[in-house]
Amino acid sequence: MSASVIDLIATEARFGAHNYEPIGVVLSRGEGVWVWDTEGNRYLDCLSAYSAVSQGHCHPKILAAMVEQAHRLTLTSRAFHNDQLALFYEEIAALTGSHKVLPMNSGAEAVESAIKAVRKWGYEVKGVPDGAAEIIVCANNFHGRTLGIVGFSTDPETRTHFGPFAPGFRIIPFGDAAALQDAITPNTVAFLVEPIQGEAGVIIPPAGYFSEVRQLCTANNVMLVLDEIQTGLGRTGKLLAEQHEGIEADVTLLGKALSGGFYPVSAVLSNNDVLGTLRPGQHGSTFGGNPLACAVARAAMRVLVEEGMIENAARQGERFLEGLKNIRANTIREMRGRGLMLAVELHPEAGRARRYCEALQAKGILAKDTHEHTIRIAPPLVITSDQVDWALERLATTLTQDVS
Ligand code: IF1
Repeated sequence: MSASVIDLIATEARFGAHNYEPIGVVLSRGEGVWVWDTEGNRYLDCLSAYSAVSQGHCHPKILAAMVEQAHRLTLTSRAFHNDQLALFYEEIAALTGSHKVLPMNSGAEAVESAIKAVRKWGYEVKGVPDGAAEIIVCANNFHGRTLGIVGFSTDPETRTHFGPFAPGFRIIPFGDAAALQDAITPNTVAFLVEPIQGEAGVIIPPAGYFSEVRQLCTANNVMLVLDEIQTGLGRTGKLLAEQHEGIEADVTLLGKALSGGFYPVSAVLSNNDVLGTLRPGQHGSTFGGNPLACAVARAAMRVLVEEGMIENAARQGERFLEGLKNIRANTIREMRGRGLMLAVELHPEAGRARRYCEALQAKGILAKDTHEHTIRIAPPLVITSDQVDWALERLATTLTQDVS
């Protein structure tokens, strides 16, 4: 590493809160699946900014929409109408088959907003006594970093010393429909769940789980809230991961790739009267639904569909997973994934996943460990077969080498 790179890393460490532990690479440019560091080294991005850059880095059409809109109008607040919001609503509703949309910024804000909305729905439509609403969530969930959300995390790292936390959440195991049935009470307003648990290590629930979940929620008048912030918008090879299960959520949360990584844009979508309970003055955001965000999101959704990225994610995801499964190495415990949301789980004796991510960096691949022993692989959805094969070659040599 050059002196200037070491300086940049040291300056970050000096002034910044140490809430991340980045791999030692300083990125300065990106295009499609590739990123470059300040020294000109090229890497295949197998993280895609935690799936936000699904459309590839600096997609030219999203960039053009952003620049064009930035020249005209960036922010009006919701005190006035702007000429992009209606078009964003229309297009996201058409894409996802939703009836109502609430625009927010970060993923965590979409989750918080959904929690507020389903509670309000519970009191005003379902008839739950005020203050008694219960929301069921899963163990090992990841829905963001705000106080409300970390309060129902089961990960000690995420929640320790951030309390006291809000009541009203009940935790059940993921993938266990009987546990959901047992946890539902007359005061249950919603079940909030990820279709595939991301941070937990790309955990895919048993086949049939979500159709049982759907039936239980319908039978008990409980809103099924799917957090598709990571799994949505093509990541798993379908527009929404719920489509793999043949179900429809009552409330769907999108974020990350909704802007192709240009700008924080998230949304709560609902198929019923959940969002209809919000009246003027009861919820909002200075930046939510701003014209720049709307223009960027419109372009991000358009290229996803027009350029066949969802189908490509299905095709390349299959190729990638099959290639991973063909790697013979005694470091590997399991290869799993759906679409381009993939994970390599190492045997505990193989050492920390972080060491493998550093070894991959040296070979031109950026990936991220999760927990001790899992490497997450989530390239942009524009990846080609040749690029998948290129990555597989390097993964194979890295996983069979001693990195300790
Ligand atoms: C970090 C993981 C990914 C999410 C789901 C809501 C949010 C996220 C399902 C919040 C965010 C991120 C944030 C990132 C790590 C990361 C992540 F490892 F935790 F699981 F993507 F793989 N729902 N996920 O995955 O969205 O408020 O961040 O916009 O560094 O904390 P946000």
